Amino acid sequence: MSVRLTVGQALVRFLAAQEVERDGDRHRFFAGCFGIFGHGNVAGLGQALQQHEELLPYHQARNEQAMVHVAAGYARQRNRLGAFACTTSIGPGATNMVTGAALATINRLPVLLLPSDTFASRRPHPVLQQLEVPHDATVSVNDCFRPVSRYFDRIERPEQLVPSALEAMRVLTDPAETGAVTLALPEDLQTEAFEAPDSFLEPRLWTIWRQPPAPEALARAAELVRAARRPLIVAGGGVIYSEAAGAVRELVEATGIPVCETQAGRGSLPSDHRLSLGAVGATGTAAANRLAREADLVIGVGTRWSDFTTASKSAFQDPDVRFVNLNVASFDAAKHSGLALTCDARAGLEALREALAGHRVEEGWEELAAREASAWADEVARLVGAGHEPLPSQAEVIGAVNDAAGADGVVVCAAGSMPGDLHKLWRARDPKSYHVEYGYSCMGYEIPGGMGVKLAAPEREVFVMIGDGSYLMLPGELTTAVAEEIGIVVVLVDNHGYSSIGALSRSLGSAGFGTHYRRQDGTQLLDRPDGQGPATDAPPLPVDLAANAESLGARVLRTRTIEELRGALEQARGERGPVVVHIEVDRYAGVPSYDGWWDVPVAEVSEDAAVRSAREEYEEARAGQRRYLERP
Ligand SMILES: Cc1ncc(C[n+]2csc(CCOP(=O)(O)OP(=O)(O)O)c2C)c(N)n1
Ligand SMILES: [Mg+2]
Repeated sequence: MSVRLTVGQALVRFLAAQEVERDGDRHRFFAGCFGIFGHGNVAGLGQALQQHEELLPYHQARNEQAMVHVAAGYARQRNRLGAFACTTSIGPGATNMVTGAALATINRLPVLLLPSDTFASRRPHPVLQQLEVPHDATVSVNDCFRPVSRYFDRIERPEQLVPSALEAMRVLTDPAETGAVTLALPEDLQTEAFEAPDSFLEPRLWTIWRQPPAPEALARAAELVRAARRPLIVAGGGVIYSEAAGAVRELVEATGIPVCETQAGRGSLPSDHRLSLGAVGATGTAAANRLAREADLVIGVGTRWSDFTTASKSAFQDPDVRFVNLNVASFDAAKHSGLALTCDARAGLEALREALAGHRVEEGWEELAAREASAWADEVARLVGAGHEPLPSQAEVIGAVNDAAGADGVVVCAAGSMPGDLHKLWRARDPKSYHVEYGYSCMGYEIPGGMGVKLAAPEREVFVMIGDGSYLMLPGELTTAVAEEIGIVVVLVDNHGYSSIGALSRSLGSAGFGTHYRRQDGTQLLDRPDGQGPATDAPPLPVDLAANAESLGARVLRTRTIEELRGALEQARGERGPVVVHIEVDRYAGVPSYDGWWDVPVAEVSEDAAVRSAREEYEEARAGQRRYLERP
């Protein structure tokens, strides 16, 4: 049996009928559809969304990139068990989503993108906003989505929707494959009718099985752990997504193996656990980086081993260090020549704990970890309580937000100097309390990403921490948060420019060139050689970001001190719409690095002595870079 529907109507009904299940917990997959209409989708998908609003709620966004960020934030907070679809017109509306697609794919987060495309019939070509390629009539701007999508299709005939939509769901719900899925929909095709099979429109369940590790690989891994003298667990995002934090804790308590965390894995083990070392790598804690340096066996769980996690392959320095990787994706499990346990994180950790029954690490190693973890807690207390004057430091702001977040508030961030500071300083109390997008580290993700988190977890207080630079990139979705009453608290940490890149620039001998908003006498403002301030005074630009937020409809609280900030965070609690809390911080009061190197190349020749000396330091540091080619 079938029913005559347009492609748009059939797609909306299909999306509303998709369900997902893990561990017997079953619910619908799509929470709704974000969109911005133009001639490409207003009468196609737009008509279908209007007709079926009770089936698939529609949310109007203000910027297409931002709406994909909302979808990504939502999917992450839901541990990839829920998603949004995003519809755009053709041309600029569509390509605005490319950055969002890359972010979702790199962070392995399911988002369904439905950019409109030019006419399948080609009758009125070229249409408004069409890219014309003289030698290839099959190309459109939507081809930009191919490299940043885990599945891409352009639907040329109505019946093609059926297999294509099923493939889309397969990829979106597969934890090893997931990312952005793009179905490009020509504007005429969306309105064309066909016989949609009933079975296509009926509820369809996608089960996410927990794949166990291969028994032989598990046995070998257990053998390696038993033989290791200094094993260390690196917990990545896969721990959180597979809800394996409990399994991490059980393994740690049974064996005494200490744990450190990537950005996506932060919160895998609560910060106050005696064997929780916190952040590892380029933005790592003194505790984690100390143990990483000495570890002889590293058990990576659900990590894709980015350069920040490995401190650009300098973090693990034991000459015989070997890796065991538990990952749903064989691509990640094989990294660093590791022993690959291609499996679900929770299933793998539980199996490993059983295989290690009765085993405990050497006491000295466990004691060292516990001592370092406790010393690190003291260092955090020192940094967040510094009482910096006249302007507070960013670390103090983080401490105040951490206190306000309590047991289950969520912090959201993505780019600038805050992700590194948060990675080190945030005291995680719950696996879902730390949401720093550091796969793409995309300035502008913070506000829409935080909105997605709030939509996924309305019962939690969501604190978006955003720098002035990131704020300026993409503040417009605040208006959507006002319209939809999405009660996020945005902490706007203003230091008048790109302090993170400024500090990086100084460390590379380039004096903060091009990282200030201010100019003087028509030239770039530079920093002093000691890094404690600008070389010359320049008046601040007449920019008022708090007023900007107010103009977008947000409630704004201006604060000057940490005390005022604490009061404002209290006041913001439970608001129906977004609240922006503005605070200015000292751009030069940064959190130090604790043995965390990041490979950023410096010019090999220069007339500037500072650059030459930075190059020397760079070459020295690079000598400590390892290749991790040894097989376990
Ligand atoms: C979209 C995008 N463009 C450029 C960058 C490179 N980048 C990383 S941090 C940063 C500056 C961020 O400034 P701000 O938000 O004020 O944070 P701060 O560095 O001052 O802490 C830049 C330009 C990026 N991550 N994302
Ligand atoms: Mg800034």
